[in-house]
Amino acid sequence: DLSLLKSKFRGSLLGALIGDCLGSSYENEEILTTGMKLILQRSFDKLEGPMFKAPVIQFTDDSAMTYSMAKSLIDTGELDIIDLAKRFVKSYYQEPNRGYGPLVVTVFQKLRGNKFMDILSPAKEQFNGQGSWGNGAAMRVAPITLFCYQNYDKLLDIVRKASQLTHTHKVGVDGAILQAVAVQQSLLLNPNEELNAINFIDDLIHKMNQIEIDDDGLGLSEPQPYKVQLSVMKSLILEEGEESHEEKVVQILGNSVSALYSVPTAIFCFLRAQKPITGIQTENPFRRAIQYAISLGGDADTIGSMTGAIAGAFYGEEKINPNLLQHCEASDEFRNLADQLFNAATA
Ligand code: F2R
Ligand code: MG
Ligand code: MG
Ligand code: MG
Repeated sequence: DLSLLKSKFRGSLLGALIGDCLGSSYENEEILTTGMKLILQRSFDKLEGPMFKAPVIQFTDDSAMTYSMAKSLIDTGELDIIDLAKRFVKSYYQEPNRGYGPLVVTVFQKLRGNKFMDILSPAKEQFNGQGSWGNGAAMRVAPITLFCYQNYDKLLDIVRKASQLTHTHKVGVDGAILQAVAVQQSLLLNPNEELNAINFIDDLIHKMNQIEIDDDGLGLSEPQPYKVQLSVMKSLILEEGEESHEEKVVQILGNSVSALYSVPTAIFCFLRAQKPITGIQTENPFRRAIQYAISLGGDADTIGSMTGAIAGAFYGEEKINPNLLQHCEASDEFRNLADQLFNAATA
């Protein structure tokens, strides 16, 4: 059903935007207290209500880089890594105050400095040659899934290459792969059938097992940190409803700028929000997922955005309250990008 698929494309990019915008003022907060959760609840209620006048909520680096990612794929019709690098850099210098990571900025400076003659070294040199394990490659990955949603091998290849521009640490790259694959699984599921969270996680474990397997050719078994987190996630899903569950989620899955401690968290938020959550009053599972993600605090814009991209890809635009969307900067542009990615992917 092409009209459902189109709605899911829109849902994913708009979900990413909404999570970023609404999460941005909570970035770096501790896990929200009961009082703060009530403020978050009221804020969502107001934004969803009709005729609520408020200044438009600005997006941050997450959406700025998602925008560049989408636009580059649309305009070049492929992954053109130099074009993508130029867009990231141009967008950063046009609006440097979007809340970028303090260290990723060094990559942009070096890329501009070498006039894009050496695209890969700046990211490799980060953190004394270790590369970044931040969630910056994962937070902008949704457009890649939409661009090649039918071709898993191509998806992995493009995600790896696009990540390498800023993130070369295996944990940073594999986090982007996990997020991309989670969006893909959501996109391909029927939102009118009940989602089986355990199957969803098992499919991810199966895929991450392949991806995290020894790839240095030495035949030694590598650590498989994402596979471990996904297994833990399964037990958290099964014990839902227990006391102090959220503290445990943050303790185990994390809420930080590290890809390892934020991408699995976003997947969990989407899955957990299929069912009611104490302290979140809404019938809408899309809103519940984003509100829950933000309530965990920490890297709230990014975890909110990644949760929104996965949830939106599952539910589609129909589940997104149009009033809420109106309060987010550039929502019409993001819908437009989704439509162009849809045209490119289904041509
Ligand atoms: N940076 C932020 N938020 C804090 C600043 C907000 C701003 N001041 C404001 O209020 O306006 N948010 C954005 O950054 C995150 C994505 O980060 P990205 O792109 O991965 O950047 P980076 O610098 O590569 O990594 C992030 C931090 O992770 C630590 N780190 C990463 N790799 C490391 C390594 N190999 N060794 C040691 N530390 C490593 C560093 O602390 C990095 O700074 C998103 O949250 C986005 O919203
Ligand atoms: Mg941000
Ligand atoms: Mg990327
Ligand atoms: Mg963030």
